[in-house]
Amino acid sequence: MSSIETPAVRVERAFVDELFDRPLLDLVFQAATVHRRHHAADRVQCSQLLSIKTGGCPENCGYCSQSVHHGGEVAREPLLDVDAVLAAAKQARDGGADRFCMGAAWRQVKDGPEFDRVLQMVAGVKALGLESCVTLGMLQPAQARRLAEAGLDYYNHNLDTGRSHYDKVVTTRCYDDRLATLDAVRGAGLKTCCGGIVGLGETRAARAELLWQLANLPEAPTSVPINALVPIPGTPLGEQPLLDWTEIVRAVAVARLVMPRSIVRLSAGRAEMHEAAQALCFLAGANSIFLGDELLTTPNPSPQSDAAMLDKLGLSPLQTTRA
Ligand code: SAM
Ligand code: DTB
Ligand code: SF4
Repeated sequence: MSSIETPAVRVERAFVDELFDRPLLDLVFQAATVHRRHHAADRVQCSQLLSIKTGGCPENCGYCSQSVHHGGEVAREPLLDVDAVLAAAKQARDGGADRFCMGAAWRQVKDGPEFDRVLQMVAGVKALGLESCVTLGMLQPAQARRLAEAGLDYYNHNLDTGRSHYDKVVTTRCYDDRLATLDAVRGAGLKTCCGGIVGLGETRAARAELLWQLANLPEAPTSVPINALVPIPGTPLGEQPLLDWTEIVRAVAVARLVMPRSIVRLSAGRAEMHEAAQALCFLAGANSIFLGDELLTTPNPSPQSDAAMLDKLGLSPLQTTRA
């Protein structure tokens, strides 16, 4: 199915707006009820990220530390060697992650030796008994098929925000480019990891628009990352005030209600969130996190503090790939 066809169950836009405006605790209670119907509420899927090619990106995403368009770009690093990536994947596995996610600051994938190296990384991660995910920018259908043949499980490609807010955040590509890549990913039989960022200065309505769009993709994404903006000094959004924690909880709860079977990942921004706010997100249906000291270029809570938090909350890693 292409992205213009109608999915089996359509979520109405007015319904999503109405969910966002409910009293917070009613919304959380309802989302928790739906969560428990479809998922083991004491389990959290744990992924770990690695930036395999850092900085120098020609896109102008206003939130990103890796764009060449802003001051505050991180130090550039060429594509890592396969061995270095697999050593990091092994460490991630030993630290309790069951999915290894590799991110490259590319606008799009280009066929050639660098893409071939990424295919080797994917095969190597699979051989370690981990699920694999890559996020490499825009993708053509034949490239998605090559990733699938290499054994890739997930492709991450976010819609980031509602269509109406998109050109306030990035102008070097458009919303339909994102949808076309998601079509290529689904067409190759890969699982989609697709979500967005909250706290970009968008309205609640734009947040509702994003979740409505995600829920109405031809298939709801298997994995839905909800990132809270990590403001990067020097970028256009570097001075953006942190979004109130209750709005993050609301976004997680609404994501759970409109995509009941998807894994909802409380993604970037946890380092800036109190544990109690994270706990409310887990109650409201978040059931995945990134483990490890770093996301791509910004800090994440330490593995020790995450282990202590999960223990306090009675949550344990899902371990999808190993018993
Ligand atoms: N270049 C590829 C792309 O944009 O599709 C992949 C890497 S990109 C860094 C992956 C995702 O990270 C973005 O789509 C965005 O949702 C998220 N992200 C990037 N910078 C962020 C920030 N400062 N705060 C929160 N999320 C961020
Ligand atoms: C996603 O939605 N969040 C991850 C992953 N997909 C690639 C990235 C978060 C990046 C946060 C900012 C940084 O560390 O540079
Ligand atoms: Fe490039 Fe991705 Fe950063 Fe946008 S989010 S500037 S595409 S690395």
